[in-house]
Amino acid sequence: MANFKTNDLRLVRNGMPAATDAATVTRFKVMDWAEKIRSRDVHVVVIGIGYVGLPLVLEFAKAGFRVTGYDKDPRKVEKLSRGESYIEDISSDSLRPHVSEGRLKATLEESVLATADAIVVCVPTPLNKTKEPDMSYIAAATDAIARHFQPGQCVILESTTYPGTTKELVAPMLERVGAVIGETLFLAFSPERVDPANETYGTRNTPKVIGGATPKCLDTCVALYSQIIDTVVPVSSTDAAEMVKLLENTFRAVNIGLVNEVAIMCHKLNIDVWEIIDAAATKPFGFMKFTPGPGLGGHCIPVDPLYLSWKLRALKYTAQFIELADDINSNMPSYVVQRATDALNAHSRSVRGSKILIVGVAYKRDVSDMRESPAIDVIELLHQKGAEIAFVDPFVPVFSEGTVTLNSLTKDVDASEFDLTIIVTDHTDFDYERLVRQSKLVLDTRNATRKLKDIPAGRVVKL
Ligand code: SAJ
Repeated sequence: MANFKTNDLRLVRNGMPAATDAATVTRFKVMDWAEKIRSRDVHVVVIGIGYVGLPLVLEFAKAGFRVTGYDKDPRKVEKLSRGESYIEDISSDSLRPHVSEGRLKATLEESVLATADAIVVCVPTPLNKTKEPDMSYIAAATDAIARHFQPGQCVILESTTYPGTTKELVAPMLERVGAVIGETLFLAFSPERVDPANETYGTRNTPKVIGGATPKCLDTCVALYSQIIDTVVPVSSTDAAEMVKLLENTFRAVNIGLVNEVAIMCHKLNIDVWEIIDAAATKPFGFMKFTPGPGLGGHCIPVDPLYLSWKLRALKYTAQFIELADDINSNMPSYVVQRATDALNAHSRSVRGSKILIVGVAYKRDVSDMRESPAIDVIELLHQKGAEIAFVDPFVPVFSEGTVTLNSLTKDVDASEFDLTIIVTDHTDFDYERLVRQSKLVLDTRNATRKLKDIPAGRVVKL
């Protein structure tokens, strides 16, 4: 009979983490989570230390827990091990004390999962080339957890995903190694709500929704998260928690799609859409301001709603608003290029052979992230039409997408050398007055020039 010994509830069979079964585990009292949380005798392992995982690692460390960031990216692990941040919203000074005290670590070794009391999964959930969910990261993380499963562990999935993921994909993979949900495994879903560059809301003061696989799972995970987040919002199930996040981001994508279509309609009506939106926004109730733009960037808003529509398609239902918004938002780069073509035509110039300056290529203002940025399609389309393109973006030194690789010009670029300037991303710290004064013609897709006075007639064309 193999000998079992417990080392703080870590079942070990002949030196290896045991694949347990319910009968075996009943001989070992599942840890008293409330007591362990109170005494901070909890080792938290965060899988994925990117823009979501790293702030969580820091908050658990600040709350006095032992925490290890586990990632496959040697650069992140090396930097975090040295107490160096690689995320704009997290300072190295905030990390360093916890690293030097030895409570905050980082590792490339999957075996760390066998020493975890709580595991938080913060891995990417992108779309594949056919715009369907790529679940490979969640599956790989869950597989690793299963291989090192220990009775009593708490597993919380944070990656945005379709309703049913925790119940249909994660839970079975852990039950296959003997986990008993609600008894030896406390499983929950808690959507990440990290808003890059948001100086008001961070991890601690952004309310956190949590749905548990069972009531005991919910209680355990709420108890843990309550140590690092001011407001925890329990919901009835993991499906509900998964759906909350998708509603949040579908709400944004659909409303951005609406306002983009309003911009197209206003142009056909020869009405200034920006004036209309500003005036509508004076309504103190029943209206929420969104603004048109060159398209939908980032790795949340363009992606998350399509996880929901994909799930509903599997249930033979078409999520019409999601698909319509995706059509409109995905078409905005082409619309911008059409407007640029019209603007040049009005000055008897073709796109082919024109020198075009793109101002701002990041997916939104004041960030350096290029993921899904509409600038990628705008530049690609203009390149295909034969334009000679340059760009300036203080946050993005190099643009390299598809067939185009460009280095950013400096902020004091002389726009008079170009036939057309297109403002694609409206970074705050930019001299738009000088840009407009020097440009022959400006297409402003973000109303970045709204505060300028005495603009020469016809100089600026707005979306
Ligand atoms: N955009 C518009 N018009 C708008 C708002 C946004 O065209 O009125 C564009 C942006 O330029 C960008 C894209 O949509 O290309 C997404 O912008 P976003 O403001 O939604 O920013 P994200 O992608 O950083 O979204 C995150 C999300 N946070 C999480 O998923 C945890 C989102 O839920 C937040 O609401 C959003 O930040 C935020 O409020 O800034």
